[in-house]
Amino acid sequence: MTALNDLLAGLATGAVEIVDLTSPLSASTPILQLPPPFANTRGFSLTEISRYDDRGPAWYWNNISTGEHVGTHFDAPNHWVSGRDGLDISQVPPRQLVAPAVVIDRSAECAANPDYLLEIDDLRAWEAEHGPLPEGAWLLYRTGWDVRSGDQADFLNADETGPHTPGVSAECARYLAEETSILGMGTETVGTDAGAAHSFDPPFPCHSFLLGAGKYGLTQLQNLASLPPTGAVVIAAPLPIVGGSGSPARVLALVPR
Ligand code: 23J
Ligand code: MN
Repeated sequence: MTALNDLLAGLATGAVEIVDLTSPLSASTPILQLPPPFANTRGFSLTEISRYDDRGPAWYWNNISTGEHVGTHFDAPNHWVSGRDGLDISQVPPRQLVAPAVVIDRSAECAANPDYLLEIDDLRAWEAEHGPLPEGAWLLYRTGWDVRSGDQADFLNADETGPHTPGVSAECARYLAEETSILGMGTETVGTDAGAAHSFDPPFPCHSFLLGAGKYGLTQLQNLASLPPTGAVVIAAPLPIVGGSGSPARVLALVPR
């Protein structure tokens, strides 16, 4: 298999670099906060079973407790009512867990305006420079929000009017879902939708349109700044939770250097 030998040789020489896009998963990993009356996810936690002690003298292990949508995670189509007849997380074909990725960088705009929304014009500008959005590729949306991920309050950026984090306009989300053949959308924020997206028409348009079209979501990504606009390959590995709506995932990018 020449292709795999070439990959291993590239990894050995540094011609291919692995960039970890995954946020560390711990009890302090930020989680989404929906307003009343909606139910919220629990966060991640560990409970020790034994640690080289009388409960198990030679071994250390934990039970884990987590929501499906905690930390860097994968949204399956059935997460949203618009995709309720779509795939669950265990049904996402492994072939799609290795896919090309392109990066659109609006970190400067988001630093100036935390409510910044990606528009169709942003996509057109990107395509004018880099060519059409590739078929079956992740669209990774760089906002600079990953620097806030160590602190829940900073990450959610909520005030009395609700959370203020960047996202995608309803019109742009509909366009991505219906007029492009991307595999899905990846963001640095707590979800794929903007903080204010509860008030959009439709509410949570990224979830509604993309998952409804059988596309996927990836969230709480880090290190998108280390990726080129085109040319990276993403390996996104959610757990095959039978019937599940999503899963924490390890997300790696292979980047040509
Ligand atoms: C449920 C309701 C609203 C949102 C979300 C989940 C997520 O962001 C998610 O993690 O899928 S906005
Ligand atoms: Mn989610």
